[in-house]
Amino acid sequence: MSGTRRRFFHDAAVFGAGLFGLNETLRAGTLEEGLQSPRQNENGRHHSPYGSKGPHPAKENSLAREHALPMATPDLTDLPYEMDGAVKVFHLVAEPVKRKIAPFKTIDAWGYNGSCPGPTIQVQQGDRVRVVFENRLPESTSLHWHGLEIPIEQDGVPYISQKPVAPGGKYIYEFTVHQEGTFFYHAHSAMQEMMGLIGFFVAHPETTHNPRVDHDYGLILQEWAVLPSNTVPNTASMEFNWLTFNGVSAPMTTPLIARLGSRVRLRILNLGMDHHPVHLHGHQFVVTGTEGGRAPESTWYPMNTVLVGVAQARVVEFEAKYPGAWMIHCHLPHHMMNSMMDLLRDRQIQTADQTEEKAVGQMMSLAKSVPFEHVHPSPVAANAEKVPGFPQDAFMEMGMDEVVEKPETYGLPKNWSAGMMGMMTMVRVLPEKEYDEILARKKAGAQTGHHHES
Ligand SMILES: [Cu+2]
Repeated sequence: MSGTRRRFFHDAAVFGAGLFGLNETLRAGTLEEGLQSPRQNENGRHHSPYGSKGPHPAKENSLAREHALPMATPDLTDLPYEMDGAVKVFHLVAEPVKRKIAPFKTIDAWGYNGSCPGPTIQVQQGDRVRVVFENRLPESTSLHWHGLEIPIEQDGVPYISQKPVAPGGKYIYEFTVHQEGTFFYHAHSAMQEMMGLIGFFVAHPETTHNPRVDHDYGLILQEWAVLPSNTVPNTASMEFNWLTFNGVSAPMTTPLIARLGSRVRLRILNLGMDHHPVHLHGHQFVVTGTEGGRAPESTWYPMNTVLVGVAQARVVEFEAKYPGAWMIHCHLPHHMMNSMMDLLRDRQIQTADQTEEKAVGQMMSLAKSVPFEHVHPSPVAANAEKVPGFPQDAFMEMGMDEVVEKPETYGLPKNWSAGMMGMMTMVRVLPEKEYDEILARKKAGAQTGHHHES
């Protein structure tokens, strides 16, 4: 019997009871149901943004598994699993996927189980995991488990650790997850990665991290080069015109909801061609982990922008202290836009001789094709067209509140969507009443099966 198998059986014996307890927690599934009120959390003690000092009380450790809070990935779903004895069994299918990345733009990406990025896999540290993988792509592929310390046969590199999985073929991956942290799975082929073959693989720790968080959110950063009137990303391009969080560009990104006074964890994962400086408004955070797992508290220091490099994950935590709708976005200026080429069509950006009439006319014809009421809420000067450099942002803003309406956008100010573009979302820090109102709307939407097409 191999060391891994021995460890697995040992772990299964020790943690068996807790393991099944967690299944229930994860299956119950929604963030809200697993959410503790901040006031109940840790006996009402206020968290320092740098965490509390000293070890957990022993009884908290024994309860840790019951309290594991699943990560929520807005605009994506979790991959369900079934138990085969003590093994968590997941089914993952690589296939072409149509992904609406903006109300007026649907692309032909590749993904898993009808989703791009793929559905989120969540396990518990110590779990034995089996992934039954099927390839429905028109070419060979494989699955790499990025950051996981697993046997070489499970590493998913074509010809080095396994034969490529041919179209129509299957492959079974199985390993024990001895680490905790924010990992990911992806095809181990450069162009396929750029077509969208990536997803979260989160391993929750055996002992809940201290301080506990009340909300745990994940964002996958991707960039796409899709020409106007085209739907297939050009994976050879070095210039990107569409930037997405979890497969959608703002304002389609679903706002993250946080209760005022709660502690929020945000896991940001990047697998593209660019590094992204992700900035949070109005709050300082600390980096509590990387793609390698939890970072020691002695390394935490205050920041509000974290550079997420290619193939990296950054985990940040903050106290949601100030009510409001606070932007979270990549701060590269061209990553805070949606494709202007789709909007401008034949009109190139010019440094002079640009009339408002022409610009507005072109935006109107795009808006009519969606269709949504096209709103440019910000005024421009009467002599604007005589000023060299005009326009810059004047016609970029496109209010489309109704088109992207969902429970999480309830109560935002009119035209909130006008300046939301590209790699951008927001954390809405909400007092009790507003927070509960949105939860109620989400629940009502789930019960009636009504989803806003956005
Ligand atoms: Cu960026």
